[in-house]
Amino acid sequence: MFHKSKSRTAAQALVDQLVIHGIEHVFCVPGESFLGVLDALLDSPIHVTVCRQEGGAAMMADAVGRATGKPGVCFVTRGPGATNASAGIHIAHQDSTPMIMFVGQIERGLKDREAFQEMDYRAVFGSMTKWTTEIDVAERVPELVSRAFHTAANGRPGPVVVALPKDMLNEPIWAEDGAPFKAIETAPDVDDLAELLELISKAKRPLFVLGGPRWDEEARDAMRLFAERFDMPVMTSYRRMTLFDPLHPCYAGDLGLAPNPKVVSRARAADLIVCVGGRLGEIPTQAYGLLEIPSPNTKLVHVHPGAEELGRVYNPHLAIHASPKRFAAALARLAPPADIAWRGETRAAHAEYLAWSEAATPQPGGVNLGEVMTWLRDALPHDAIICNGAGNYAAWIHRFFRFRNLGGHMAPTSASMGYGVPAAIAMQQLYPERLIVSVNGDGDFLMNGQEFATAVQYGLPIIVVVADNASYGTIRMHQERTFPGRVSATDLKNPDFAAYARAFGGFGATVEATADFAAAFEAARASGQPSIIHLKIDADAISPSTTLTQIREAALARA
Ligand SMILES: Cc1ncc(C[n+]2csc(CCOP(=O)(O)OP(=O)(O)O)c2C)c(N)n1
Repeated sequence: MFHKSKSRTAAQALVDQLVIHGIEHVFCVPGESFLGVLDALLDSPIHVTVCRQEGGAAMMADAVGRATGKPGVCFVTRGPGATNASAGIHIAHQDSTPMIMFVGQIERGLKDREAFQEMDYRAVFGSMTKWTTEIDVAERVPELVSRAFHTAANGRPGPVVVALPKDMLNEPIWAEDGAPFKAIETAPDVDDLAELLELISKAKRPLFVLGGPRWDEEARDAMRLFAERFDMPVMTSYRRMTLFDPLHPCYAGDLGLAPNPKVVSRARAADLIVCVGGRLGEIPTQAYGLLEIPSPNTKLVHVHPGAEELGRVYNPHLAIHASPKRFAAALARLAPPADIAWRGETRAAHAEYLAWSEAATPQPGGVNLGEVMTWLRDALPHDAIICNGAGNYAAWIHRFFRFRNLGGHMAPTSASMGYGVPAAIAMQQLYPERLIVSVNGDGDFLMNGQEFATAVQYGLPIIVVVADNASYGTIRMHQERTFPGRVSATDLKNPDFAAYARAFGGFGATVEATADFAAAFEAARASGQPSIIHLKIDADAISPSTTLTQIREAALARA
């Protein structure tokens, strides 16, 4: 495996390192700043997806990191390429996704003159990456790439940016290859487990909340077995719904945006919350209102693979520095109390979840997104993947779709718009046999909708659903609450999205009535082409539980 050849350039060595670290796909928008790498990729087994905008490329890399637990990789050019990509970097940062972005950089000898597209990457990306570096010494490529992989994947994962001066990439080097990286798993110690068991045994209304990255099938199964043995109610955190089977009798719902009010009441009533794997961020803590800061009154156990997350906002009664995998495995060593006091609560919580998610609520207009979701939930194979970005349309996904498999949902917890199309492309590249459905709002779709061309270019039969309410609906909803009746900068005049699909070389269909959705979806599937299904949604249908009109009237009544 070890290379020692003068004929290898730093660019070739870099690509060799990617292969060694297990990279099969990279996403890029080309630039003259990293031609050496593009050339070296030609002779490598790595599959290159060329994208239309760096934001899309970075989101694709994030999606790969999210799905596989190994850093997703993208290449972008200096200056404008890097700033375009920052949307994906920020997602990877907030969502704790392992990801590495390589950026072409100006020649070393021109630095600090503000040369063409020059940027100080450490300054620009410093606050939204785990590490940003620039490789000035070509011989150090294997060393610094190895560090990039370890840094991105270990502890709390996140993005790493590596800048590559153009002239450095073309230098011949002697450096030896690195060895494949392996993320470190940390396990709870015996005392932690004993204390956890004691806390559980004393609790009357305990609750587990699962979140964060670094789960795999094994960890998910181990958590399910623990929940069964302890009859423990288990919630999932915002957009981490795939961590627990929603039809399992221990599932208690998701603690996300616009959650079931009963979920929030249950979380408030809990006398022990064990948060496994996730950050205690703004959304799962319901705007930091669920627990007292810094020392919660409710007993709190926080299990996280990143030591720096433990005690960041909340000082937990028990902090366990462990990865979800090792923690879940260790739970097998705990024996449940003879008398489980909370069995009735667990059953009630699951019944509440089923009641909340079972049937679509009535909606104004011809297309009911709730019925679209319940149809998809019954029609899609269990290993289908739903990808989406941000907007109120997603509330119907969260409420009515039931994710049965780990990794079945790709959506940013940072609620960044424009994620649904790039993520779907990345997933279809990774899993050609799986059905990939991208669900978008109209505003959301057009943030990265041009990547539909990428799907066409690579023949990726993703099915893109666009819920078009001719509005940045979420913001309109907030507007109606705060400034009722005053619509400012939230109306949209949209293209014909089905025609857009056809213009790009894909399949397009328009749906104006719920009853026509199934046929449109089946036609899209049968076409074998990248497809867009344009849903005409009534702007008043702003959420599964209320309308814009009701929100405005309530706000006017308060005024
Ligand atoms: C990149 C980005 N820009 C802006 C926002 C703020 N934002 C959140 S939701 C939203 C509107 C989404 O509109 P649309 O996709 O049409 O979905 P809808 O809410 O109408 O269902 C906006 C502008 C954001 N979350 N992300």
